[in-house]
Amino acid sequence: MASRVPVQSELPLLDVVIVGAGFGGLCMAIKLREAGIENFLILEKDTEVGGTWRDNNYPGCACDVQSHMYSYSFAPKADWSKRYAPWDEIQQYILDTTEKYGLRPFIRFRQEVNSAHFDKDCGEWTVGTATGEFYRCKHFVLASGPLHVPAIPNIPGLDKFKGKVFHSARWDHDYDLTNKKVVSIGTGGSAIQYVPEIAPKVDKLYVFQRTPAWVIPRDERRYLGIEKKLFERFPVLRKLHRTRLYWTNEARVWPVFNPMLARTLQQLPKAFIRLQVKDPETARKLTPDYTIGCKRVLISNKYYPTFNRPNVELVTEGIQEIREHSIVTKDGVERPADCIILGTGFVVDPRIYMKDFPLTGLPGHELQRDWKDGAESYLGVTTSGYPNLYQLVGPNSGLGHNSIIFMIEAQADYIVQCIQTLRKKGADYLNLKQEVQRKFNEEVQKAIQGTVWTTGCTSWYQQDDGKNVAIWPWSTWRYWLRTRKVNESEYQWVTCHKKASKPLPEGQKTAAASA
Ligand code: N01
Repeated sequence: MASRVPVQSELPLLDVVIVGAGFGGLCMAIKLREAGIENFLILEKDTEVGGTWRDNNYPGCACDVQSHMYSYSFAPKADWSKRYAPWDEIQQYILDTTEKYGLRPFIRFRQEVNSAHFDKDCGEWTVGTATGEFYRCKHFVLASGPLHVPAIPNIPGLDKFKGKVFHSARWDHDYDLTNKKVVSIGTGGSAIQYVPEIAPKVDKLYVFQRTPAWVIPRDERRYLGIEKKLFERFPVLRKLHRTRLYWTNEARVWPVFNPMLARTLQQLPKAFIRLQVKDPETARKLTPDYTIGCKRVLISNKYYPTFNRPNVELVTEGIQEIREHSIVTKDGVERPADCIILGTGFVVDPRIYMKDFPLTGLPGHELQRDWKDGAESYLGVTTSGYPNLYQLVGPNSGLGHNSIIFMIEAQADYIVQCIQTLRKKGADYLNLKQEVQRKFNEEVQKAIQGTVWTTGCTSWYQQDDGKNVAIWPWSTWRYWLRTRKVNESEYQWVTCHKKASKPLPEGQKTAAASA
């Protein structure tokens, strides 16, 4: 049944609506509360917090950034089990942080946002959800995450397959892989983590590789009990450890700007492959022919040795078709299959930053149309033509070399500043100047020229036309410096002539209280 779009003034006015209760949305909520802004809601499409770490729970799933860095600076955890924590420990950290900061009353679950429209007359957003509900707010924050919608490959016959099919981000834990013939498609960050875990269980594992990944060794060390105790007892030691990890990761940005250096360094992972893979032909096929760093560099000590197992075959011929019980490659070879696992990544067209719903800003601005040739914003946060709209991990604020949580914190601080500055000025909305956005994007694209990302490969960093709309092309401390203080001259600060007709109703003082 079509829901009635309520007259805006019938709805209680929230200060902020956040989309998504993952690392980004929760960080935003914590920063708002710290700033004394309590009249907000998080709309979450699922039934639990966690985002990526709720969805990705395949065997072997773990973070490839060190846990002491891949956690909020303001919510330290002294007892991370390992350098790189598994997904369930990260998800538990997210659950614990949600409780610690009292965020649950602010979250509305099963609320998938499906529309958002800005009204310039009152400077307010109306946000609709799939259940037919509407929310009205001054500020609207998209924290919905870029790698989010599973990409299902368009392989002829996939829909005719009679066995089990699932995507790595929708792992079916009820399906027992024991003694099954399994086809795994894709060799990105997800596949290289689950392939070594399932290989000992299955009867046969065919790993379908289109492009090999550069995989470097992983520090598998667990933290000793004494280390955890020291981190707990002397927070300065934990901070020093985190600082060291930060700068070690930052150092990895240098080869990005110097492809020659990257090519020299890649002799090490080349040797790593030769050392770990017994069959020279398989080792050759696993060795990428593009410069390291062009695609995301992966870490694993288990991936390459998996190909020494007699029940594992690396398949590099292209896929021709899938039949009811098998998969056929372009050389005509047919391999039987009980199960197909799609490690094929996520949808990365403009939807990487903008989900499939209409979002309109000032007259003439419709985000899906404005971004049809590639998403552009300022610092990955604000977008000209879309007042009081903010993003976390928006265009060109992704990372390949350090923790995205660092960026998220800087972005959330910046957004709080925008809201506070607007209040201070007594204005209703801020709109990024088009010129600022244009200059920033020129600067970003210029910085990307000559980097390792332009040396010839395809990845979710680049669009089909080669434009990189994903990555922040400098050190992260430069991002922190640029977002530390809002430059007021970069925005128009607008006061509406026609104010909202109805004030916040009694008893609706905070979003949490209105639950
Ligand atoms: O996805 P991907 P992912 N036929 O896009 C192949 C993050 N992550 O889920 O390279 C055959 O990297 C595709 O081949 P090609 C991380 O940022 C983080 O593994 O396009 N193959 C590729 O091999 C990562 O970058 C952690 O030629 C097809 C693979 O599928 C991102 O998530 C852990 C195909 C997709 O790889 C995504 O990783 C895991 C087809 N039709 C992931 N279509 C952390 O620890 C696609 N492929 C933080």
